[in-house]
Amino acid sequence: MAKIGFFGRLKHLFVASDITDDFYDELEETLILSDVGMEASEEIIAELKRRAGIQGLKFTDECKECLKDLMKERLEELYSDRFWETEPALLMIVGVNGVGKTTTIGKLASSLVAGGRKVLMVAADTFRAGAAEQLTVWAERSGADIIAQKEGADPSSVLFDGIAAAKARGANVVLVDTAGRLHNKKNLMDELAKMNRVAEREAGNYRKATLIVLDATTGQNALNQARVFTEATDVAGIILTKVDGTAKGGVVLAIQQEIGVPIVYLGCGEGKDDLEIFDADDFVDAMFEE
Ligand SMILES: Nc1nc2c(ncn2[C@@H]2O[C@H](COP(=O)(O)OP(=O)(O)OP(=O)(O)O)[C@@H](O)[C@H]2O)c(=O)[nH]1
Ligand SMILES: [Mg+2]
Repeated sequence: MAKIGFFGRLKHLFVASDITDDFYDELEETLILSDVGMEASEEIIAELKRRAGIQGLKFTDECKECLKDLMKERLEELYSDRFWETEPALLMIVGVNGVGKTTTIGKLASSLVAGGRKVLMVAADTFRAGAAEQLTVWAERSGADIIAQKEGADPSSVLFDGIAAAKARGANVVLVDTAGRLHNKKNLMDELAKMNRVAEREAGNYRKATLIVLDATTGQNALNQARVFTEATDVAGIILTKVDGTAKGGVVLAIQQEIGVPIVYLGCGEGKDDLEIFDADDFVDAMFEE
């Protein structure tokens, strides 16, 4: 697990001193600063006060485990059956530009190929210059196949080719790289809708799922992006990237509160092995690591 701790900021709070209103105020402020979000922070503090009352806690250091437990419970509410891991699977990877879609596909492919799976990448980002080349590098690095067309091609046509190739070659998992930016947002959503229609029509045995990639360092922006995509398309899970570059892992609690879509993977670096399955317990423990 990457170092995601914001406990550094909380450390001085959880010493053996009396629980006061100031303690709760400072704790709430720290949660908000760590991107937990206003609403979730308020709820967490209210619940912490309630439990501390019931349990008769007197000192701030006694609150730490209580706080961790209630954070874990909140995150565990976002249980996912990870249905897309049942093969054959077709995964559409969406998200705005620069969040880490292509890199995540490379990491997913690496672990799947290492596990003996046949993986086919589909270079459906035909908009950004060099996108297919970047994905090709990841295909070579991971040992996956790739289907690409020339820049500017219709993404849905690339997807159509990709699915046909996957069926012909017996690929276990198809990973579809999509554009993060088109001429405008409506364009992007229309394109995704069109690709979804193609995927649904052509997928055959392949179970289709859409995963959205969010950059953990972008806080409120990540939440806004998640809202836009989840309104436009059926999103099965969230991949949170760049958790290695932030002390704001608290954003997972804001996502739970405001988006309600499970976080399923974490990106913890730029290398092929820097992808982890999200585990609420481990994540909260890591947030409190010193
Ligand atoms: N530190 C860190 N960097 C990451 C992670 N994931 C991706 N990156 C970096 O973020 C940058 C953008 O990653 P891409 O995979 O190209 O992002 P994208 O969403 O495909 O971007 P577009 O294709 O432009 O929409 C690259 O420099 C990656 O190496 C991560 O988990 N941690
Ligand atoms: Mg990309």
